[in-house]
Amino acid sequence: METDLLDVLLGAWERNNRILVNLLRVLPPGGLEARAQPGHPTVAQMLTHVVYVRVILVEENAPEAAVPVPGEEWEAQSDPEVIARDLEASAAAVREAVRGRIVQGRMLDDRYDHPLLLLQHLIWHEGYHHGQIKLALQAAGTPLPDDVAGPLTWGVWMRRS
Ligand code: NI
Repeated sequence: METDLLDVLLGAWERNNRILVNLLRVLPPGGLEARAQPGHPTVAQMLTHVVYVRVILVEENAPEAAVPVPGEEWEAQSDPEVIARDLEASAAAVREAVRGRIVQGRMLDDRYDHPLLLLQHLIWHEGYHHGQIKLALQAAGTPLPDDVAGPLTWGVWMRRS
């Protein structure tokens, strides 16, 4: 069993990102354009929002780990490869921000009582949008079956490696 708690926590963050990338990879045709209701963001917009929130929080809280901030928060990006790349890059920036500050014993610059809370906040935020994405796919008439989504999402948390 892993005993270094920081490694476990950073590994949990990596799992959280992997789940979103997995979800992106199994979207049905047209899935990026799905929305839960008229006027709600599309799946693509929710994913670019997730990236934007990560990047802006790193910039405001640990600028030494910052990566370029996307121009638009709710961009209707139609290329899943761009979204996947941005998810990976922003996840790495968050990881470095949190790891760096914890190793140095430094608070983040703007928010949170402990650097770890940035990770916890983002995992909560992204789980929230994960549910909205599933709902949007359902509303669009292209739900992801549980036997497809389960191993790529819940299984990433629970399966032993
Ligand atoms: Ni949000």
